[in-house]
Amino acid sequence: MKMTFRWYGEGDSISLQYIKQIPNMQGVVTAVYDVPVGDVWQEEKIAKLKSACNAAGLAMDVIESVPVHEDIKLGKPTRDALIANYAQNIRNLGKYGVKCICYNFMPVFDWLRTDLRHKNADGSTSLSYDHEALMRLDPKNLHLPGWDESYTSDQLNGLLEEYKSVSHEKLFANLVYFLEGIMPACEETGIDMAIHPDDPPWDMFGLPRVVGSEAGIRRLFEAVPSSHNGLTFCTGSLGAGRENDLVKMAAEFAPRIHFAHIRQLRYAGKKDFCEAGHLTAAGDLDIYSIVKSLVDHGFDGYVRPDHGRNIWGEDGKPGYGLYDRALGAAYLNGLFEAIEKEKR
Ligand code: DNO
Repeated sequence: MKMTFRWYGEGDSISLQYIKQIPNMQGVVTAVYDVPVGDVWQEEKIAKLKSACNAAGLAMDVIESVPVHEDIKLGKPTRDALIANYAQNIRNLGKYGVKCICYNFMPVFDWLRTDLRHKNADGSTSLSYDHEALMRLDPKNLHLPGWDESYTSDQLNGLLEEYKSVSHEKLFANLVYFLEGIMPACEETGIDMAIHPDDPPWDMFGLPRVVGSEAGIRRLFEAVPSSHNGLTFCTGSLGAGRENDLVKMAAEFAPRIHFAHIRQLRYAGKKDFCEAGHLTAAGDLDIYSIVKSLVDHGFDGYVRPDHGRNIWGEDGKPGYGLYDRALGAAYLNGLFEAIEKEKR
């Protein structure tokens, strides 16, 4: 496995030097953040980002994310030009040694939580999700993390309206169409696409989501069989779906898992959950068995600790502070080392 850490570019409060100081940290997962969704990233920007990472002794093999324009998800006539741009992005990134691109296909909203600073008994804070509270919110007037707040409310209303005609089947077909359009660029460059599962893995505000279950992922792999059509195995996203058996899914999908986001959850109520420290004992996911299943089935891809709590007085970006993610990386390093050595 290759251990990585998410870095939000020059604007991130955590320096590359600090990231490099985490034991076994091999690379960062980052992106060009100042180009509008759908446009091609200029090579100079990619080159600059890569040289900053490399100067700190870190690889830039993984990009998270190259976002997918809503017109592609909606299947609008403009999608072909946007897919061509996306393919050009893949080619440009390939020139700079990128190996894997993480993206998602969630309509309008990316990950959704209701509380970014849920107070735990030990004084730490973490992200949490309360389904009823979320359903009470007005999707047209949301201020939540993880999605593009740059929409005006008119744009947002327009989008929500347009999605009314997009069923699950249509969204899935649009995803397949998108993947078929970019697979030639992946074959040429050797870049693996790693779709991020829906987070949480159910529909939101009436918007369909199609990548949150074992059956959904299997169907996607069957529809586009190239191994460049792969998965980001996000334990927290998939794990929020109580019916998902992560150990089984890790085993079945290991050959197509190019990237793993590993984090822990504690269930509360039917759909509600609170994020927790990474180790197995801290929550309801058996992180040890999930990692073992990945390794036993041949996974040797990129890993990153995912959302951490805010601890030790750190007031970092919720989910993306330094300390708890560094603890997560240390824990995962230990798990992988032990399991990989046992396997040999
Ligand atoms: C949340 C992240 C997601 C992820 C995107 C990938 O913490 O895991 O926002 O980056 O869904 O496109």
